Amino acid sequence: GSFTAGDGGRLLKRYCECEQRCLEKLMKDVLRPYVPGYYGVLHKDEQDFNIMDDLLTDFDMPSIMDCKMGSRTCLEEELIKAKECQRLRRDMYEKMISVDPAAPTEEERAQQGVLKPRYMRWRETLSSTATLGFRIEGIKKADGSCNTGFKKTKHREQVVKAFEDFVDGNVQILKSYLTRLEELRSVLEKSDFFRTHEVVGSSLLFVHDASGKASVWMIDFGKTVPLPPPMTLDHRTPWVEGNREDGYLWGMDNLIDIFGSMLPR
Ligand code: 4IP
Ligand code: MN
Repeated sequence: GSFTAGDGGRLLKRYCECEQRCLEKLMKDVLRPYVPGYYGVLHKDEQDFNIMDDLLTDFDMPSIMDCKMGSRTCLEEELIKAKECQRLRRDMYEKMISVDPAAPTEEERAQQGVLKPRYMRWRETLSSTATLGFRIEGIKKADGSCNTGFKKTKHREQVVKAFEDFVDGNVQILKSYLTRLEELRSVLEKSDFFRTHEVVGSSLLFVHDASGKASVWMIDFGKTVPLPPPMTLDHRTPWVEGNREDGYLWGMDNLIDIFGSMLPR
């Protein structure tokens, strides 16, 4: 994988310059309490790593959920690049048919490959990314069970079921998550970093344990890129090519609405 254990509650993640730049800026932004602490680069065994907080250390047998945020998962620069080079991806074609053998077009079948933006768009519309502005990537529960089978989790009711299973019906944990999400949303709305970056492929990491402790952090900034000044985003306006909008806050609104609707009234 792209992680190894570090010392003293830290972890090492495969170096990515884009992620480093983001984490450095985030350490000086109002979002700092909502991202892993960043401690620079480590060179080890011919490889570079970003050193950051291991967010799981303060939990006892944590349950973890990764939700990928936003209404699209391809950066605009990737789309432009893909248009120029039209590189066919055999691996993405294979991933596609393993989920749905009927998904490729006649042409894609003939060439045994798909273009990356087409694959990414297909994943977005098969899941809740396109309709809710986020999708569940994976859930690992305290009992050791691990589920990454959410590729077709698209409708609100399916998402609710997955969340209910994740919190095991614990209302206190649900409330803590909701409070943390509402706080994060209000900080996002004030953040200079957030206003000035296209945030794609970034996740919210949900963590709780049996003690009732529960929190949420923003992670994965490998595709979070600065906008050319003075451009800014509101992260809610629907995306059209060129406006760079990512639907992050729209997804956050939906996530908060869903968590809220799960509380007994
Ligand atoms: C993956 O598709 C994820 O979208 C990856 O995003 C993406 O990496 C991969 O693109 C793509 O194949 P599946 O989840 O369906 O396997 P993430 O890293 O956020 O999980 P990028 O490079 O876009 O971040 P390739 O081009 O790396 O294969
Ligand atoms: Mn991720």
